[in-house]
Amino acid sequence: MGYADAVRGRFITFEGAEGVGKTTQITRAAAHLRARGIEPLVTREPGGTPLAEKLRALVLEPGQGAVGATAELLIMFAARASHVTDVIRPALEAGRCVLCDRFTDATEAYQGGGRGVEPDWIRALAGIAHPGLLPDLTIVFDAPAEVARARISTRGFGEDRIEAEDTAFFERVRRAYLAIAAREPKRVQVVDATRPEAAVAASVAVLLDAVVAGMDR
Ligand code: T5A
Repeated sequence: MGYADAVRGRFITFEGAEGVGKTTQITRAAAHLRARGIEPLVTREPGGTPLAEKLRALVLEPGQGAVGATAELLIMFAARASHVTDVIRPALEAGRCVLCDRFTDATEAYQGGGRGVEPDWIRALAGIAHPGLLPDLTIVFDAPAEVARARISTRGFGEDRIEAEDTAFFERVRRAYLAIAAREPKRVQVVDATRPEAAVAASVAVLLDAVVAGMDR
């Protein structure tokens, strides 16, 4: 049971490697919920508070010099602790539906799968940054790294520091996400993101409807 079940709200996270279409789908998901009379809180990681947005810029902007895997890990969790305490928990406690672009599964996929950080460190930091808080639903948008990278190249702005990694890195990230989904099949649903936007959105809508059923409007 997710933390949010106990407090009426719903916590839904959108995950996947770069360019799979998470941002596009979170916008569509918010519109879908509004049409059902639910006004969601849409947020993102790293980010979502003034402090966490500053940490996001520090960790993602190119030109900061070397950022080692351990520093990257700790910055992600520092940003998350701020976001959970100041935004996510209060919204869930107020009965809101929170749609979050990435959460701790991203740390497991990128810092764990991509960079080789010890899974035990990630679990320990999750226990400090968000004790007792798990998403009610996590949607993993899945596509081969080449498909996602081709989409990024049409986006109209440059790559950030992590996006500049090679295809092998993003294949490790993808495998890590699929391993999380295999380990937690109830919470984590994989959606084929290679399909057209509207088809992906239709799959997402089915998952959202199931998780918001019974929420106060
Ligand atoms: N990170 C984050 C960590 O390493 N550890 C952590 O713990 C956390 C929380 C965050 C970065 O930080 C890392 C991961 C990331 O490197 P971000 O802004 O969340 O950065 O990252 P991105 O995934 O890079 O966001 P993007 O905006 O680049 O990708 P999206 O959101 O997946 O894709 P989107 O929706 O912007 O779409 C990309 C392009 O594809 C088109 C869109 O129109 C757009 O042009 N598109 C489609 N085209 C064809 N068919 C579809 N179905 C399409 N859907 C979208």
